Amino acid sequence: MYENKNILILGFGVTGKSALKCLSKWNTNIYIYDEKEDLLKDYSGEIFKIFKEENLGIIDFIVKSPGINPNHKLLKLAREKGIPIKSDLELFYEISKCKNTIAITGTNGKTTTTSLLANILKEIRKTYCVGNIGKSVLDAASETGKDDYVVIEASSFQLEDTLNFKPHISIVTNITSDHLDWHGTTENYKLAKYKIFANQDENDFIIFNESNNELKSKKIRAKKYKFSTKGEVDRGAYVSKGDIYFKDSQKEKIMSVKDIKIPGDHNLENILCAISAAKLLNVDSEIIKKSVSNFMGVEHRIEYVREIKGVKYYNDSKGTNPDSTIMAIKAIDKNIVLIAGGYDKNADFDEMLKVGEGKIKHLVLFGQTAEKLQKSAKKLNYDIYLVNNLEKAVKLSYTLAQVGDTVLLSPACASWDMYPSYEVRGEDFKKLVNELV
Ligand code: UMA
Repeated sequence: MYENKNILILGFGVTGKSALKCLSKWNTNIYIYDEKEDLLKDYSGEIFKIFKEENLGIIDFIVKSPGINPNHKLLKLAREKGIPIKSDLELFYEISKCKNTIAITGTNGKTTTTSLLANILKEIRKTYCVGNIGKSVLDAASETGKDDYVVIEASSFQLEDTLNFKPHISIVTNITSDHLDWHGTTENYKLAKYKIFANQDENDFIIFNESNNELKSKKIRAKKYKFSTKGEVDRGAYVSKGDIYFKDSQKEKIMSVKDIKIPGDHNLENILCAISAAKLLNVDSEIIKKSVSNFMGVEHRIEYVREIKGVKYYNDSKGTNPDSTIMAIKAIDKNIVLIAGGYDKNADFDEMLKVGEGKIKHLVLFGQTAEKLQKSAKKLNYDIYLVNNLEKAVKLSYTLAQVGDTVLLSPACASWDMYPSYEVRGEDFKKLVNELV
């Protein structure tokens, strides 16, 4: 397909490396560009050439990494010369034989929906879980068989350089505003996202929120399915009186909301998206129910760990700033024992503590920011404890928590004062919680 083509790979991160591996199956001439030239030195030679601007004239097409800004000088020059620019999604679509691709986009909830749907589909068939979630779609491109499932988390950066990309099912979790530094306006951001359904036809499906009036009225060729946590929809998944239903030609109860482990209305919406897609792929409802009730969430993002003596424990180590801790506090009903604190990034905690007032029963603080957090919390009505490390924080929380309470690690700070990464901090928390008896 790409025999004797001169291909330029822009960016040599996760996407670039995967594109190189994927394209080296053909007899091609590959050029690579990355501003961090050191990255290229170890690899260049036989397999690829380091790109120089004077080579642009011979390039047949460019594979663009998502993180390269569309206004990059090389992309501007390429457009002037009429050189096609393809995103990883577009290249995947050209190469893959798979007919069962499900692409998920949206401002929030992409990763959770992608992971949950992949978990459900893995129960019945070979499934790839790729995209913005951290594993390039190009890792799956040449491997995928016609009937496999490929679940793709698709960012606006990846979608904006697609031309023919056509998923069988597209999901738009929600659209607010994001990446304005990149897209310029919310309108452009939406246009990039809407490319997810641009090539879909009458045999394809699109799933979006019932409250999204813009998509409701938009002319889209794919069959529209909606989801709602607020009541029945004409076609799709919804919540009514504490139960989840899927409605197509008939209405079917799938499961009860109380059987779900991941908290918050936003997660319920993600679950409705995944259930809709699974039903449209004819997955048995019992399998869906089992996978959804076993789903603990994405690792380190309000991840359910376990329940001990009527107290639930959640790991939100990815909560590395006050905004993301606010999300976690909002996701949990009440009676929280919050473990917070860590590396000092000069953040302001006042707003976060205002949101938590009344919901947080006890505040257990550790790390570099413990005293700063304490100072903010003292302005409000908080029960505050300072400890030296996470082990002490977990043990103290265990003694403070009563039946019905939730112990939540959501530090609102980076981990670097005590851990190399938020992942290691989260693993340590889970280990400590699992040691409790
Ligand atoms: N580079 C340049 N010049 C530039 C910009 C980057 O040379 O102007 C080089 C960098 O030196 C680096 C390489 O390009 O070596 C990095 O490329 P990249 O930023 O596209 O990153 P990848 O490693 O290829 O990861 C990308 C996604 N990154 C971005 O969209 C920024 C990953 O999403 C994705 O998981 C991965 O592909 C696999 O599909 C991350 C992300 O932050 C998680 N996404 C954004 C988000 O979620 O908000 C959209």
